Amino acid sequence: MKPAYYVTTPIYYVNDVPHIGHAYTTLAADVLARYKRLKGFEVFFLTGTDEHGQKVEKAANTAGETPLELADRVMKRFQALWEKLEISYTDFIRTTQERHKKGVSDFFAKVMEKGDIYLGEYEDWYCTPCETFWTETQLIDFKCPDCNRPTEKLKEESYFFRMSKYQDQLLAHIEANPDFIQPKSRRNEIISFVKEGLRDLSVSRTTFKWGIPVPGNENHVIYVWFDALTNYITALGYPDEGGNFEKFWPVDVHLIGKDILRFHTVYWPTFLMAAGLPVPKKVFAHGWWTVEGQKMSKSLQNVVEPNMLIDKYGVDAVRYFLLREVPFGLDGDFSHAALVNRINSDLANDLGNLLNRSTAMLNKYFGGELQTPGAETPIDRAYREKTEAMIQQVDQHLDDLSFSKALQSIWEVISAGNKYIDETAPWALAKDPAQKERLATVMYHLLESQRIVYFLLSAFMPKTSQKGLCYLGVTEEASAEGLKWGLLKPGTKIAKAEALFPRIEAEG
Ligand code: ME8
Repeated sequence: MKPAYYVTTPIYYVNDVPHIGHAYTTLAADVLARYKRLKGFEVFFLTGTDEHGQKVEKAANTAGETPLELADRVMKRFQALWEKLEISYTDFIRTTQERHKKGVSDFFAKVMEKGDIYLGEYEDWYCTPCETFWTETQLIDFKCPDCNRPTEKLKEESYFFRMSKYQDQLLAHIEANPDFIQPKSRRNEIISFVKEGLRDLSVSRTTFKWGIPVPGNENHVIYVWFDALTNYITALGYPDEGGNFEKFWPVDVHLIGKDILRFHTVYWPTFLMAAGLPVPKKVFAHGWWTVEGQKMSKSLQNVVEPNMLIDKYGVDAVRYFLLREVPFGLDGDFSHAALVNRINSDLANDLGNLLNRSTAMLNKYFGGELQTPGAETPIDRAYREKTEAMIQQVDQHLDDLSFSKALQSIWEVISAGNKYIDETAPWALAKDPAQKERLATVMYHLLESQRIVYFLLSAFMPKTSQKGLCYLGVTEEASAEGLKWGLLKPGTKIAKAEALFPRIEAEG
């Protein structure tokens, strides 16, 4: 039986249209999913949309639609973008689906039966954009400490979750499991937060209707974060604890942005503890993208539309750039100049050129037919060993979610390939008939190293990987078994490659 691997993205609010921030998280999850599939795992990759709550209700009112009409319209935009970005998700959950509503209702009832949800009264300051309550002391000039927007005072009857009860258990869990919250800086942030003391959490609302009713009390709807977080198990069929739930829970990694860390590392695990279910193995919070040095916002009209980027630069260039440019976990800045620079130097010059040069030489010197290699010299051996080491490095970096380092390891081998050509000077060997076997060895090393490079790239740039492998005459799919040296067969016909990534002239 294949080992199981479960990776999730946040479910995105439907009051906003998708931008590069959403594309970033989803893309990172896709690379993990593709890589784990390649390594022989059975992967469940979940994404979806968060469709309940006051924020969505307000947006629908403004747009003159029902919340469901808004959700139907916007979720299609997410799905269309994921298709265009080649996202290989297993399931797309919408919180308005029956399977989800039933699961949330059961989950809520279960925690209530355990005595960890009780009815009380709430009076506090509410930030609608963040869907978060704040105490007066947490406010800054009566504004939300997270987003700096005005808050409003709300008093309502509310169900509360006894989060305070789980403070010690949560802290002990975080301390005993250094991998649970990553990166480390985020883990420290949450440890301090929990040590300050957890208050019970309001988990229902009476001031609007757009949500899942509290079981047994239709005047209340379940708090949107309680509803949303539960998607990670309802998509697996919860409350049925067999089948996919048994196979995939607890999740291997929840990928999120740093903005929603507390919900995933404090609220969600304590809900699960109360329900007697295992907590996630890992929550990884990545950094935040700004655009040309500024915060992305509708009012600044600088929201970067992934659709537009893909149309302009191609899907794989966008996929490469987003994961290569910024170490996962840190904040980054998006600029067209940086993207064009990466395309020209890494993709056109390094990757494309290597394939182009080496396939052109094989065609010129051997009519495009791969020859049996002769004995290795130290320079060949070093190049082969560097290629073999890359396989381990990429594996380790992807385990650490260091996408950018994984790509760096691959690009070191690509650069080594270009250098290997310069140093072995095949054009000189071709002039001397006595060097024919030596030339065959050089060509074999160049093309076999690239076969492995394109196998690994299948997780990052699926189309480019396919194209590269097609030029190399490889017909089988990238697989873990193929990640070893020496599988490219002498006799293979190799076509002369076109430019994979044409250079882009800077806009004047
Ligand atoms: O928070 N840079 O949904 P959301 C990087 N529905 N990533 C960004 C980003 C940026 N500038 N902007 C957004 C919600 N993101 C809830 C989640 S989960 C149970 C419920 C990404 O539509 C990042 O992953 O506001 C962030 O966590 C997510 O979009 C927030 O999406």
